[in-house]
Parts: sequence; structure tokens; C-alpha cells
Amino acid sequence: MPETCSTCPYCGVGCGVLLRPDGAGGLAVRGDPDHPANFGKLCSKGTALADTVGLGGRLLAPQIAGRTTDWDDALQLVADRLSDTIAQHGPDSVAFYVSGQLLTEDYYVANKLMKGFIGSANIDTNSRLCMASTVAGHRRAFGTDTVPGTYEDLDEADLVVLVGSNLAWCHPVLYRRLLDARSRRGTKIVVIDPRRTASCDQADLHLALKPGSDVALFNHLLTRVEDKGALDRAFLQNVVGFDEAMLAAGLDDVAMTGLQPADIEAFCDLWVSTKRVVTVFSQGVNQSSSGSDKVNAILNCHLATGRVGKPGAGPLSVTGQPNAMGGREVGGLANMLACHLDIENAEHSAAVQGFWNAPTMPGAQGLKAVDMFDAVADGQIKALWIIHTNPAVSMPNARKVREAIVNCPFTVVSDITAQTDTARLADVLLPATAWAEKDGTVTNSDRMISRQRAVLDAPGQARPDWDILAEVGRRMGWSAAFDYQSPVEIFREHAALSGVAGRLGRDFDISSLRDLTSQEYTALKPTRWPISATRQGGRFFGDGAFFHADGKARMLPLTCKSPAAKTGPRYPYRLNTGRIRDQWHTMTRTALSPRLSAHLAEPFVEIHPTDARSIGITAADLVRLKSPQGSAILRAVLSDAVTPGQIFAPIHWTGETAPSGRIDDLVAPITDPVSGQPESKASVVSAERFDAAWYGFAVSSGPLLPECSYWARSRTQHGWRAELAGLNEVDDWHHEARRLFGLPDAEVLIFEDKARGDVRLAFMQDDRLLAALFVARRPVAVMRDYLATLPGDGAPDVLTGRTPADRPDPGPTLCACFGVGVNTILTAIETGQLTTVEAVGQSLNAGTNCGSCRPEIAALLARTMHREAAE
Ligand SMILES: Nc1nc2c(c(=O)[nH]1)N[C@H]1C(S)=C(S)[C@@H](COP(=O)(O)OP(=O)(O)OC[C@H]3O[C@@H](n4cnc5c(=O)[nH]c(N)nc54)[C@H](O)[C@@H]3O)O[C@H]1N2
Ligand SMILES: Nc1nc2c(c(=O)[nH]1)N[C@H]1C(S)=C(S)[C@@H](COP(=O)(O)OP(=O)(O)OC[C@H]3O[C@@H](n4cnc5c(=O)[nH]c(N)nc54)[C@H](O)[C@@H]3O)O[C@H]1N2
Ligand code: SF4
Ligand SMILES: [Mo]
Repeated sequence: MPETCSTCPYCGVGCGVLLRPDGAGGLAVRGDPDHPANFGKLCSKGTALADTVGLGGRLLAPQIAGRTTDWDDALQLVADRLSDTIAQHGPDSVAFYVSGQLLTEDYYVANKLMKGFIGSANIDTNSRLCMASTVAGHRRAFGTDTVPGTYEDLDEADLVVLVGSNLAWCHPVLYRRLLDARSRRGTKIVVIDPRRTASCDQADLHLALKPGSDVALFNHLLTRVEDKGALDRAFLQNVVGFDEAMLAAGLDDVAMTGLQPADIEAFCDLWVSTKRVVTVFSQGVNQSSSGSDKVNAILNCHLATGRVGKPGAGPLSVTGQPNAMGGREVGGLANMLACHLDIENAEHSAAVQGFWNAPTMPGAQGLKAVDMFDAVADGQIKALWIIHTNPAVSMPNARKVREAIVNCPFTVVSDITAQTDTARLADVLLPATAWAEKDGTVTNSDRMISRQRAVLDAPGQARPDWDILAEVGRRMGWSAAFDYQSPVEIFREHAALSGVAGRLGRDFDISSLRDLTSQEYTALKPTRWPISATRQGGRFFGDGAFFHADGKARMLPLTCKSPAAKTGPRYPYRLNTGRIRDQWHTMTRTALSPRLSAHLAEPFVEIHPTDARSIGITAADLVRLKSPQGSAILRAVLSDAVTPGQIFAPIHWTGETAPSGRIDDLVAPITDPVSGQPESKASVVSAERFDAAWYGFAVSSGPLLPECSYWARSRTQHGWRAELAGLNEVDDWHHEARRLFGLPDAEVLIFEDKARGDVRLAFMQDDRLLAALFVARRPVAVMRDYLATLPGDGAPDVLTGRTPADRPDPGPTLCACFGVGVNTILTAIETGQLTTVEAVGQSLNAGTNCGSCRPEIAALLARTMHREAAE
């Protein structure tokens, strides 16, 4: 079959992919060499997309109260319950909580249904947890939510500053693009992050500032810009608020950053003296109780120097989700209208109402995510529809969010996965078509609209999200407004509405696409907005024209504020949270891929060795974290990448993969007062050793059903693996292991050393290993990655827990594409005297495909004796 161009469904880089279905439900995936975001490259997650399209775990039919039903019953129930609730309690008693991963067409219909027809603004999205502070910052400075520059700026910059962005792991293809530019033109890289990340490996300078202190640093930079005569006086003619911003900046105290003065000055010198500077920012900026101010502190510096919207110069917010930008364009946030129009502006509202021919419009903003779930908890919201997001795990104070959903009189969840922490709580479950099965558009971080194209048939009864939403709209009585037969009709309507917005002076105008034929939509190439009669693509603001009523930008007077939650004797540690290289959010898709699961197979907490010592934790112990909101149990990773007093934990584990590893159970629901975005990176916690009576490690060819205080399971090429630990002694391990593996009858081999508390069991059938369990009083010391390869094998020596003498242990997988382990790389480095990432690639292939692991290979090289060369 021929290849079809589409877009990767993960991060906001928006890489083009070429998909070739194999005719049996499978897919071959490669990077699209012609896509302007990635020119053929993909990261580990994009490369492994084919592993995630199988139907295991898919939701294939609608369910009401856990029972399979048909669409007619399910949709009628949803429409009736929404209508009844509105009739009884008014439009604001219903809410939609949606996602930056919806396609623009899905999102458009959801927003139109809620704002124009239900007549409430209670639609908010997980972008509230992600981009809201940037949206607020852009609107305050520019008058609209506009990303001024493009990815080409990374190619053309002389300095790139990464603020609160682990680009190497979270936007890997852009990071590669940056490193390519660096090798061509020597681009300098500065990383501003309290934690040392993979993005620091190539950095010229890493400023490990105190959490939350970014405003103080950028305020100081602003004063240095003036001191060193780098103000762009001509450009400042287009800016209001300069004097006030300078005054406030001068009063702020850069000592709050905790940085060495020499480092601060080195950074300021570099920034001030480099005209072509791009400041990339992400969640270390947005997810803060002063997130909007952090954004504006960065924008202030760019405005003062006129470094905005010029080649190689400008602020660049990298978006998280594949359609975070599209969601902002359709107005999917509770405080936005559509096409970057303002919800509280009567002229804007009337224009949209007229365009939609809508019966009613909300007069005010709706509830933002955290407030929305509070309103669910206190009974104000009586019907909730959650689409394409997993708030039971990803919202702050997630335990309370789960309780709220349970107590909500009526909850609908649209998902592709049958078992998620949120789906489990739904009254009605609606099966959506997944990425490779649906058609529509997404917009990436640099305003590029790309097509997602369906190449696989919809499985079971699954239907596209736009279609489900439109049918509910029709069944609620608005047949004409939701009479869509295909996504192109929705896209055309969206493009036409953007023309209305353009005429009202807004930035988002794609009205040239309003008359696309189906064929043209099918063939649509990546297109950067705006695209209208007056303006096509390119950068914004280089000409000094902004979108405030007076045409000028705003600089804001800002003062640095520390994170809202304060550490103290009870909660002495600051909890930072974020992402790992090979998992996507709540793992519903990436955890289906064994190779992606091999990189980091268990939830963990990075803790400084000094802190670990003070609470009696050694490597591989389990740690219990407690916050005022909840608790979690995680594996300790001792590391000086974090500074004493700070700990870092990844966000990805759930009730499906490690119930005690749900990190948002700990996170306080504190938000930025301007943007409503939660401070997901600065909660306070206590940490103590989790004193398990026993620890276990298991491998199995079939699914595992752990029932103990701590467990974490992941997929392997040969089945499953799991880490286990319990507080209570187990009397009969033989019985317990049979239950764990669901193997009542298999043949068993047992090794037991009662005195030491060691038990090892292997279950066999026809001389093949089905499953094995290793139990000890201390964290189990066995060769995990080797053992994970044994299910299905003869495995005569499995109970030794080690490789045979003639087979080395590969160690944890570093290169996901070729499955190359850390030990294999270290051995090659040592025996082959390898000194460069290229040499490792030549010797083992590691790092030669997607390149996502290259920073880690470089770090291994640096750690070994041959320090000189790295990459
Ligand atoms: N592999 C992978 N990639 C992803 C995703 C994924 O799930 N997995 N998700 C996507 C999504 S939706 C998003 S939003 C992006 C997020 O992309 P990033 O924002 O790059 O990722 P995070 O790991 O959440 O956080 C970035 C960094 O902020 C730092 N930080 C914490 N507090 C502060 C602070 O006060 N100041 C500063 N300057 N830094 C701070 C953290 O230490 C962390 O290294 O990633 C996208 N890409
Ligand atoms: N502590 C802490 N918490 C955080 C963050 C953090 O850094 N720290 N980051 C926040 C950020 S930036 C984000 S973006 C969120 C992400 O958090 P979520 O949005 O909750 O996470 P996902 O796992 O992406 O959830 C997507 C869901 O949609 C389903 N799905 C997949 N495809 C489709 C489809 O086509 N249609 C439908 N209807 N469903 C589909 C998946 O199975 C999954 O259940 O987490 C936030 N939470
Ligand atoms: S960088 Fe990776 S996850 Fe992001 S769009 Fe590209 S391939 Fe997908
Ligand atoms: Mo995000």
C-alpha cells in the first residue's frame, strides 16, 4: 500500500509521519522528509508509534454503567441527561473537560456546543494545566495569544535559552534541530532549570535557580539590558509600560535565584550581547503560581530589545500537546471565545453568535479546570463530559478529583482506552477512534497546521470525537447547527469564522482556507497561519504592530514571588514533577510499546544523596512521600541532578501501572491568579523510607495481578515485568505467586532460604518459562533486564537471577530503537576505547535512528575515563 502523510499524535513539535498500513491492522511509520517541522526525523516515541496501534486494551463499544450497549442508547442518554440537567439547574450546571490532543475539528464542535448552544462557558481543557500561563502572558503583552516566531528561528539564532524546558526529552526533534544548528553556527545554549536535565549535557551554561525564581532573574536581565545600552529605543515606540516595568525590575532582588553572581552576569552578558537570541520556555515557566508573570518577564526582555518576530530572535513557547495551539485557536479555554476572540467583549460575542446562528452566548468566563472540578465536588456541576484526557491522574489533588467524579450525578468519558483511572469512574463510556483512524487537523508550536489522516479502519463501534459531539448536539435539538457529515465541513466553518475574527482585528485568520474542497482538504500540505487575503505565514511583530487597541505592546511591572506552598518542618522538601523521555503522560499509549517501557520501567524519585542520607535511604530503597493532599510510594534514585531540599518525580504512573506512584495525588491545587494554571512543579512534601517487610521482582509471559502496598508493572518484548513490595509478611509464597500470575496448575521450581528471607519461584510449561518471582527482605538484586527476556524461553538457570557466565547483562535499555542497554554501551566504550557518540553508534547502532538517547550516551562517555571528547 502507498504511504500516507500524517502527523505524530504526541508532542507539539508536530512532526510529519509517513504511514504505510500492512493490511492486517498494523502500520509502518517513518518520518516525513518533506515536513517542515522535522524533515524526516522522529524521536523514540514517534518511531515506536506502530507498537501502539494494536487493539489490546481498546474501548470498542459504548458502555452504560459498565454494560456494553449501542450508540443509540448511549447517545440518547447523554443528550437527555444534559438537556434535563440544563432544564432543571441551568446551563452552568453542565461542564466539558477536554484536551489539547483533540483535533481542531473535534475541539471546534465541543466549543460551539457548549458556548453557543448550551450557552455556558464551562468548557475547559487540560491545556489549563499546560499552556494557560503562556496564553495569559501573550495576551497581556501582545493583545492576542500569538507565537511571534517560527522553528526557523532556532536554525538562525546565536543563543538559545531554555527556561523550564527539558527540550532534549520533551521536544526531542526540535532539540536535535538546535544541536544541528549549533554544530553549523556554534549556537550557544543556556539552560535555566532548578534541576540538571538531559538538556544540560550540551549547554554552555546551566543556571540551577531556586524553584519559582525566574521573574527575579529576568527582571535583573532587564536592568542589565538598560545598563549595557542594549535597549531598542526605536522599537520601544511601539511599547507601553516601559518605565513602570523598569522601575519594578530595579526593585526586585536577583539574590532570590540563589545563583552565583558570576553565573548571573555571564548569562546577562551573553543575552545582552547576542542579538539573535531565542528564549524557549515551557512548563517550568507555565506551571507556577506566578506563571503568567514569568512569561511576561521573558517577554519584557524581548520587547525592550526589539528582539521579537525577527529572524533568529524572539520568545518561543513550545507547546506540549499535538494540538495545544489548535485548541487555543478554536477557543477551547473557559476564558476564550473562538478564533482568539474575547468572551467578555460584546462585539466579539455578537459576531460569533451571529455566525453560529446561536440561540444564546455566555456572558462571562466559565470555570477553569481546578475550579471546575471543585464545582463538581461541591455539587454545582451535575453533568460532566470528559473527552480525551485523564484528569483522575493528571489534575492536581487527583485523589479529590477522583472523588468528585465518583460523586458527580452524571459523568461521560470519551476515550480510546477501556481501562483508565478516569474511565473506570464514568457512568457512560464512549469509544472514540484513535489517531491513525481519524481525519482532521492539528496546529503545532510554530503555527503550522498539518493534517492527520486516517489509514486504519475504525475498530468495533469506535467513532470520531467530532461525530459523537455533533450527534449529541443534534439529539439535544440543534440539528442544523451540528449537521456535519465530515471533518472538512467543520474545518471550512472554522476557517470562515476566523475571517470574522480577522475583520475584528484578531491575529488568527485562516480565511483563505474557508472554501477548501474535500479534495483540497485531503491534499492540504502543512500551512502556517495566518493565511488570509492580507497575510500569509511568516513572523509576527517584527514590524512593531501589536493587537492591543492602540496597536502597541505592553511591558508589565513585575515582582518575583516564591512558590505559594512553603516548606517547613512538616513538609521539608519541594516536589518538582515532569516528564521522562519515552512515556507520554498517563501512558495509555506509550506503555503498550515494550521498547518505550524499557527505558525507565518504574516510578521513581530523584533525591540528593545528602537528603537521602539524612532520612536513611540508600539507592533502590522505596520512599514514601506525603503532602497535605496525599501520599505516594516511589523508588529512590540518588542523584546530584537535584539540589538538596528538592526532589523530582515523573508524572506518568497510574492505577493501571503503579497505583501508589500517582504523583498528582501529592500536588496542591494552587493556581496562578491570572491564568488559573496549577503550580504543578512546586508542592511541598515529606519523605521517609518505606519500610517494606519484603521486596519482589516478577517476570511473566501473561498479565500480572499484584495486590500489595507497592507495585509497578510494565510491558516487555516477552510479556510483563513488575516490581513489588509489601508491608505484611506473606506466609505462603507458592500460593501467592500462583495468584499473582494466574497460574493455578503450572509446574513450579522453588528455591527458598528461610533464614535470609529469600524465595524464588519459577513456573514452567513444556520446559518453557511462564513466570518467575524473586522475593527478598531487601530490594531484590537480580539482573532485571536479562530476566525480562526469559519468559517463553527454556531458561534453565532462571532461579539464579543472573545471566549465565558467557552472557553479559545488557542493563537497562538506553537506546529504545535498537534495544541497546547501558551495560552494553559501557562495555563497548571501555573495550573499544570509544570517545564519541558517533563511535558508539558505529559500534552498536545505538543513537543512530531517532537520536533521543544521544544526550545520555554522551553522558555515559563523559562519565567514563575518556572524558575529552563526548559528542
Ligand atoms: N517524553 C515526553 N515528551 C513530552 C510529553 C510527555 O509526556 N513525554 N508531554 C508533552 C507536553 S503535554 C508538555 S506540556 C511538554 C512539557 O515539556 P517540558 O516543560 O520541557 O517538560 P517538564 O518535564 O514538564 O518540565 C520542564 C522542566 O521544568 C523544570 N522546572 C521546574 N520548576 C522550575 C522553575 O521554577 N523554573 C524553571 N526555569 N524550571 C523549572 C523542571 O525541572 C523540568 O526539567 O512536553 C511534551 N513532550
Ligand atoms: N504534577 C504534574 N501534573 C501534570 C503535569 C506536570 O508536569 N506535573 N503536566 C500537565 C500537562 S502539561 C498535561 S498536557 C496533562 C496531560 O494529562 P492527560 O491529558 O490527562 O494525559 P493523557 O495520558 O494524554 O490523556 C489522554 C487520554 O485520552 C485518551 N485518548 C487517546 N486518543 C484519543 C482519541 O482520539 N479520542 C479520545 N476521546 N480519547 C483519546 C487516552 O487513552 C488517555 O486516556 O497533565 C498535566 N498534569
Ligand atoms: S518530537 Fe517525537 S513525540 Fe514530538 S512530534 Fe516529533 S516524533 Fe512525535
Ligand atoms: Mo502539556
